[in-house]
Amino acid sequence: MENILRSFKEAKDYFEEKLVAYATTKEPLLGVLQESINYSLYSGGKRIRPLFAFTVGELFGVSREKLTTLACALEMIHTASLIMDDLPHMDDATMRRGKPANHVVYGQDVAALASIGLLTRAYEIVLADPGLPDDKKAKVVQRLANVVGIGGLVGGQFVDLKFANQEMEYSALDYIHNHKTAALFVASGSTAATICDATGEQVAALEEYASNLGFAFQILDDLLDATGTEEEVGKSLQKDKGNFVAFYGAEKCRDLVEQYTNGAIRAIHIFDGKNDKLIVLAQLLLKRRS
Ligand code: GRG
Repeated sequence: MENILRSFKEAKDYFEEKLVAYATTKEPLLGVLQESINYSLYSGGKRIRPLFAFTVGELFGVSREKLTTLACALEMIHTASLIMDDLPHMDDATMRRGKPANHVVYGQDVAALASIGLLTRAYEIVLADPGLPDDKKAKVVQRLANVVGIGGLVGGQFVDLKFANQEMEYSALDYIHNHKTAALFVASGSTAATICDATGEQVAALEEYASNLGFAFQILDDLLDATGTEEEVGKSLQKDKGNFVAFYGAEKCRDLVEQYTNGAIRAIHIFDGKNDKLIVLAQLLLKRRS
């Protein structure tokens, strides 16, 4: 366990350094936009999606270098979505990761541009990666566009904004969390698997793992939202309307978090003998408090 935690820390340190290189522009006129991007990109994110991509790489003996642009792209997409999610015309949240939200510091105009800029940079760095063959770049970027777009994060956010309320049907709640949260976990696994030349069966197992993990993660997020304080959780609370705790109650949600985490671990049994890091990653998420 200690070894695995150390290797996650090492992967994270490697990632932080690369992310700076891919997300920095030197144009002086863009100074404030860059500050706004940096503010959200380096403010204590857990880097779960990049870590997942690197861990998939290890499963197939593929180096971090080969997965670096993908890992950075995943974090850029995730960060872009957080900045946009907090805007007043979306969730109208003023706190994120224990600090004022991006638009509170830089204004809505700059925050919106930081979000779109990061999102676009994500595709750009994968397409410009000299270490990836063109067919893989095309597949990865198509998948990333697909998970962000109308059938992904955008659609999930739309349903959350327009259909979520106390009386909503389970199908709407499921849609929201599938598309807002689980989908980016699933795409992290499948894009990494594409780069690693995984077989169809291996991709399916990783997607099943990621989907379960995404649900466990979101239900725990909703539990923290309902039961924690702003200080503990580090963000504005009770902003998301589609919430598992409102639907099921806290106790059932705690059970569900465990069930989905176990489901994630079961899904990767085909990698038995070398899936210890994926198992620890799932268990760590189960224990998180922010
Ligand atoms: C511009 C990409 C883009 C999307 C537009 C705004 C929007 C559509 C979607 C919002 C999606 C969203 C914010 C989902 C919440 C997912 C979630 C549980 C985030 C928390 O993830 P953590 O805990 O965050 O990994 P940290 O802070 O660790 O990085």
